[in-house]
Amino acid sequence: MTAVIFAVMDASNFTLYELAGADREVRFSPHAWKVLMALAHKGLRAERVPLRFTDRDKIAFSGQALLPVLVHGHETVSDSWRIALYLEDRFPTQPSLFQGDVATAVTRFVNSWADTQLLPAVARIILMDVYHCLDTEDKTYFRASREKHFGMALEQVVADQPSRLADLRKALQPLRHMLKKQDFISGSVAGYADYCVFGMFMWARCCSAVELLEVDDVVTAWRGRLLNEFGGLAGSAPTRF
Ligand SMILES: N[C@@H](CCC(=O)N[C@@H](CS)C(=O)NCC(=O)O)C(=O)O
Repeated sequence: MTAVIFAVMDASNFTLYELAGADREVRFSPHAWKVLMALAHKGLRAERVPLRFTDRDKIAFSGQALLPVLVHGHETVSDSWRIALYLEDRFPTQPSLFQGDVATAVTRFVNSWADTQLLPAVARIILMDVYHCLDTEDKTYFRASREKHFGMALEQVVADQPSRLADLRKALQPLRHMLKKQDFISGSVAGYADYCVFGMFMWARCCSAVELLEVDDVVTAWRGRLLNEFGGLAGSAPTRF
């Protein structure tokens, strides 16, 4: 009971700066979703401030240029991984995101897998949808920066959607294999490892009408469990469609 009261009181001290679309209610950043799930896991809530890619001046105080940024009282933390570690460190009596040092180290691998393998695989499917989510100024920035990154037009990146979907579903095989034995990556209860991967699915869900998974995939069932966590925090989040 004490922990719950503490969490609710403390929530007023958190501000999360996160990416938003032209519709400010659509908060699609995969990294922000990792943080939103981590905050909820800890029983915390943040005031959520929607920003655009081109609003970089508004997070200059954080000393870097990427979202999300979490401000807690006088502390400013950027990078979703560092934010998760910060929450775990500052709120040790709330439910653990990692369940120990070994799990933290293994979760670092899961986060790296999500960021370096899943994020680009999802991007190759939904990049144009992300583009269409943005307002005019952000569209110009996004097209220029992503076309430079991929070395081709956005339209070309997503040109062969059936192949790109097949690539993603193949990349998910390790996750699929393990979810046949346990409900969550973290075991019987969801943890930060789950949120690292789930953030990629929330990115697609918020921006795109493309269904990344097949209905009977165990990954679909896992995603459904996470959509329902914390009173449906993710499942009820505004989407573009
Ligand atoms: N490693 C960082 C990555 C953050 C990141 O890439 N954020 C994107 C939005 S999802 C961003 O701010 N991009 C700015 C840009 O592309 O200019 C994290 O986990 O928070």
